[in-house]
Amino acid sequence: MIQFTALDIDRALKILYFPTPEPVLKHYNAPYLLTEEQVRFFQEEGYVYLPEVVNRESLAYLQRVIQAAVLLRKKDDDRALHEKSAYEQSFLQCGFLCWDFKPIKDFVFGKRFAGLARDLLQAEHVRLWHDQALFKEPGGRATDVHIDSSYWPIDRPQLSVTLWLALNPVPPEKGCLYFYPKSHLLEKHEYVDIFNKPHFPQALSREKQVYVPLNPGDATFHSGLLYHGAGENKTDRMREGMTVIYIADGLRFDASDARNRTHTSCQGLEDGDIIDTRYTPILI
Ligand SMILES: O=C(O)CCC(=O)C(=O)O
Repeated sequence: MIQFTALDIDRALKILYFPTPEPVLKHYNAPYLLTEEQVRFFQEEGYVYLPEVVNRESLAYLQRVIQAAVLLRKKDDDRALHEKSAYEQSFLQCGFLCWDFKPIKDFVFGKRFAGLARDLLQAEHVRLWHDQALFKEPGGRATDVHIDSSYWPIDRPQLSVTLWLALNPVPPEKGCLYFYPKSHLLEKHEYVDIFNKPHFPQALSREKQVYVPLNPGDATFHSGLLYHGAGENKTDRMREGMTVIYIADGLRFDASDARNRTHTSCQGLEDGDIIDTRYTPILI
């Protein structure tokens, strides 16, 4: 079983049972003002680095909450890293946490973060697409280069964005993300099967990647159309990342690709329907 300092199942249950402290809740909903330059950078480069998206006090709490949820989700998985599939060696993936754990819902529904997504996408309103914790184990494999929206049945992927928040220090040697700037603007994007048979996209030059190391509480936002990956975790510490994915309000369910049309967030929708399900509330 994975281990976090001073955390066992009983303690994890307790942490997730208690309500989010008021100052933390307040912080999750306090605006983070973007400069015009940051918005322009995101639009042109396809990603943006933002310092201290979560302040130190709130992060100490949030890290514990996410660790507790990951521990509970993975408690029955006793496999060593080498026993896992290549995909699973890239990260421990725990999705849709906000629907199981109220303290995580408080974070995922935070207007501070949804407001950033809205302003970067220049949308009127944004919906939740889904959340997921992505922890890279010590010795964990690199994350293969891909674009996120190729796994999502949405009609306008340029209006989707991922928040990737560092819960602990994420330097290059621990598997920080790297991006291929401007690749969101390419005319065609390749589907990369990161689950079974990854390949390196033809349109990219390997050396053009930009690594973005993060301190705890720092975050990046990257476009659903931007090619990116992450390095191996060469350290003996877990790389702890939490993500929230947002879509602009008004996007439609595109069921044309059988590989992704069963996505949980689109349950019950018909091809062409506006995406508005119990998993995709308007956040701001
Ligand atoms: O955390 C990782 O290693 C990869 C993250 C990623 O691909 C994403 O959040 O879109």
